[in-house]
Amino acid sequence: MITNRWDLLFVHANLASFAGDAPFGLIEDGALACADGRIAWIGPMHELPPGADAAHVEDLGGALLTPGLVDCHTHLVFGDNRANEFDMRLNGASYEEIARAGGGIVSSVRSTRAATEDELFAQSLPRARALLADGVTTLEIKSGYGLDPEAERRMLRVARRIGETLGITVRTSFLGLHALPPEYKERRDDYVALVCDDMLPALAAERLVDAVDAFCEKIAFTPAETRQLFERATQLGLPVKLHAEQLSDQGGAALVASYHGLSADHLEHLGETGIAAMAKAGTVAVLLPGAFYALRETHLPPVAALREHGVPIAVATDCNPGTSPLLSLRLAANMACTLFRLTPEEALRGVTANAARALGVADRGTLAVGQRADLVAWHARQAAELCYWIGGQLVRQVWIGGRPV
Ligand code: DI6
Ligand code: FE
Repeated sequence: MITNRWDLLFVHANLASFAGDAPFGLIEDGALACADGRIAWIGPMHELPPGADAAHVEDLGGALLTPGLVDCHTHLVFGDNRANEFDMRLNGASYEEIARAGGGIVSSVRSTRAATEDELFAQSLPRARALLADGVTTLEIKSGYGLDPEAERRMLRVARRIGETLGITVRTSFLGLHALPPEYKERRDDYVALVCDDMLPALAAERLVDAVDAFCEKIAFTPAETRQLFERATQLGLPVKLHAEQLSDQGGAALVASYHGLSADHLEHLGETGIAAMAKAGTVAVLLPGAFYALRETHLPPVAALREHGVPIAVATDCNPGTSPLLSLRLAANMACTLFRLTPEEALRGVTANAARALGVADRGTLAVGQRADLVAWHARQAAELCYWIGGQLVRQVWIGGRPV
């Protein structure tokens, strides 16, 4: 019995719901209704209640409708870019060599510190717009190119402002332990203390931090330093996640899992112990094929073992100026299939349901009653097309909270 007229009703849609175990959670020739920004009804056309009505009816004529995509790992706020290093790498320099020579992350730190908040916003907004144009309605943005209290704050404020400006959801992660700032070269412990004891509590008090991240790697921070940060995050009631086993196995995945972390990200060099710990804790494996591709890595993440242990797999752009200048989550999903051999269904659950889980947001990433009405209609009929086409513009229309963008 329909008591209320719905706000919006899609009919004749191919619904990839990513709910339940059916491939893609597919409902062929389906209908989906929205009310008050949420999904109010979903099912096959022939089960639509008689007399169903809505203020707006959209006949999709068999086109694909999915949840809004979720990009759960980006560094898209930064000053300038690093096309020069791209050039250097193509002339033979390695990422580690560039980093040790004062380039890499540290050069983005210089340009990010030099930018005003408005400049940073103006430079970063088009990158978020590009992701939105490709179907992303929820986006994670990390700090980590400021590495001092004011510049980190500026980055996080810009991240929040991007969300408000575009009407998308932005979840922020504080990545103070991304790189050692040059002025702390001989004083590692002082920098770690500054991050844990001053920066994190202050930024958290300003409600600029939704989660806490670190780069645990030989060229960045040790597991012991990471643990110090996680202890403080836990005291503050903030969830943790980690850049883990990107270039070597540091035991980072097991460490973040021991804090019931939301996700461990990269994971090319992840071993059995880390996988078992993640499975036990429910920590999501976030794969970042853009960085793998741009760095021309050859060591594949252990996808088969992740599957065997039932670790949820997400896929993200890692959009950043150094190792993944990638502005399409759909292309990341394509790379996850081609480079990492994920199935299209795994890749697409990876940019919807499992990506939402990696951000700790349960109300999106699937099409089901009560979920947010963040929706994308595509110039495609089959779900697999979303990671089959390489490039192109497949988005037909985006709705956020039931409203057309
Ligand atoms: N891992 C990465 O791939 C990026 N950050 C990180 O911790 C690289 C960031 C950069 O090179 O600017
Ligand atoms: Fe990253």
